Amino acid sequence: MKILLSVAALAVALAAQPLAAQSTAQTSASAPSAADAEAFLARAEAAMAAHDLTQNRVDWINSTYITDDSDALAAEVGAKRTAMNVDFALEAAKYANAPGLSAETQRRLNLVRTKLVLPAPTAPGAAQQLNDISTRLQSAYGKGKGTLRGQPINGSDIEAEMGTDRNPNELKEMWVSWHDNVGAPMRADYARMVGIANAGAKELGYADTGAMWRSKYDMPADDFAKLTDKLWSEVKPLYDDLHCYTRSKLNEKYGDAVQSKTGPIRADLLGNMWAQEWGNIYDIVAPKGAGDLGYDTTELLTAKGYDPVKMVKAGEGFYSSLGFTPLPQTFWDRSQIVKPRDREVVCHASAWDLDNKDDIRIKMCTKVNGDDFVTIHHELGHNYYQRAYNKQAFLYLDGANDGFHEAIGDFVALSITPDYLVKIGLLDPAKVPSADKDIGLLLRQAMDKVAFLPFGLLIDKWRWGVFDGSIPESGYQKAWTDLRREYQGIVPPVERDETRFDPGGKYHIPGNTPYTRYFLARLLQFQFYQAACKQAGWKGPLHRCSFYGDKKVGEKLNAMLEMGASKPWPDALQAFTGSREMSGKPMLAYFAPLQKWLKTQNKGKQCGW
Ligand code: X8Z
Ligand code: ZN
Repeated sequence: MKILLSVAALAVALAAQPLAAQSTAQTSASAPSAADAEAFLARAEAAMAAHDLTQNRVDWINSTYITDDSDALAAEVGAKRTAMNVDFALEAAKYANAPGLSAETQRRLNLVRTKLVLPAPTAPGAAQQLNDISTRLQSAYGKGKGTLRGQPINGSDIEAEMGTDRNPNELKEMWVSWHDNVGAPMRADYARMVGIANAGAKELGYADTGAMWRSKYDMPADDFAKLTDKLWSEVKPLYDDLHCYTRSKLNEKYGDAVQSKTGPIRADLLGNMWAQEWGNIYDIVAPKGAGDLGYDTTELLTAKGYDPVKMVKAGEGFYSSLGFTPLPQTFWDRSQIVKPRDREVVCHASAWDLDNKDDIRIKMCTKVNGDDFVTIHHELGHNYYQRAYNKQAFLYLDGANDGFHEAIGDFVALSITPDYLVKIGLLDPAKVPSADKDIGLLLRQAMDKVAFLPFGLLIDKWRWGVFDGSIPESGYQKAWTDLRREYQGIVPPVERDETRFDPGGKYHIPGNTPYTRYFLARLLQFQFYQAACKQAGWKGPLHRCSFYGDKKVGEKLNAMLEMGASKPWPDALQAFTGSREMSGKPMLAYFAPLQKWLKTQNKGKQCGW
């Protein structure tokens, strides 16, 4: 059970330095026993839980009101957490070989060892320095601006403009200014941060920080890296087909001088600052004749007078239809749903659980468009997951793995089919696209879902390389550009040299959020969806299935969600899908008719880059 201490008790717990000195292992001369390990876990769990609410509140304030003061407080409280968790992680390692440890105790010890995203060494001042840098990076990203037609433009606005602007010079200006203004100044801080975190990871017994990140998946770290490569090889042929087709359409639209028929695609032409999801340029790639879907989510939302709150209510409605309890009033009182006009905030969408009970919130700078409609479902997926597992012990207050956490809301959003839009009154029944529009519907979806895959993988390929030293500081930019070219088949619109730092222009790099989770989630969401549609007895083409309103699916989903991190992820996956393996096959099944069509379209073309 989760234990919350008062603020006074928290101060006592934090002042008791070093926490490891209280350990049974150090006070008894004999080797630690399984009972010692249990006692340690109870103590560590209580102390971490006691710190959590304060940390979350400070981080919330810092993310929704960036000032020098909120930065200083976030770094200060963060440093306390880092020092505390490092002490506990060091202590946890001492119990690893205690005789008679149950599998569950071993698992809990590993959760303590890997709890921190960025560990610091125990050297005095290191935790503070690490948190100073990471807070500075995150806030710099939040305050970041690019330019459009020479005028400054903030992060959420530039992101939306990249989706709708079709002028290659303006796209280039936005892309270059964003990466130059936001990314490049982070370079030195980032390198220093890597050095500190790696020193911390080594003290904890890991080769480097990346190895620590990879050891959170109920399997040896090396096996996990191999698994991601294997999953990528399953779906890469589909990506290659989509790349080939998209490039030819961009060439038709912009001509050889902007986009050549062969080679990589210019990164700023794909409707997204990072070229991670391409759905915004569906108008450019739509198949002739059958390409007009007859509706566009952005237009529907606008036509029906949706505002951001109404969009979130629609998202909540989906989860309610599955039987989940409506969001608490505090969600509506405390969430940041639109960008405050008079202060700096971190606009990148996130979901929060302040008290590990019911103080759940989202933080977005919502715009009335199709992208944000999906993002709302994504963020709410996190919130309903958090609430479902809130009875678990502190260490289990998490997803089965981080890919599960990222997949829930996306899996739900796959149910936003034309028929579903009719049910909630957004789409006129006469406008439901007929079966001959299936390829268009699938292509629209693939532009987001399939296009993302190599991006989802390469972000941490780059970071794993930075952490293990195979990418030296002198080659940060080149390695990034090379990975983007190798995996995504894209190139920046202008030359980039080592005075730049394009990785810093993507939120999760300064925000230090591991990214392989999103790659896993892209596949998992189709596994969940295929399973849910089967549970719902769906008979038609997979992509037309919506499990909206299906309480049986909701119950089964809840059974997986409420497990939290209490069991190895294959157990959770089995509980909902019957399978114990992550797989690309359900995604391939969903897109099978499209892949066949793409191959016909690409006949005679020189694919690849
Ligand atoms: O960061 C996110 C969410 C917050 S957990 C909005 N996503 C990734 C991204 O934007 O890069 C969702 C999809 C991938
Ligand atoms: Zn997320």
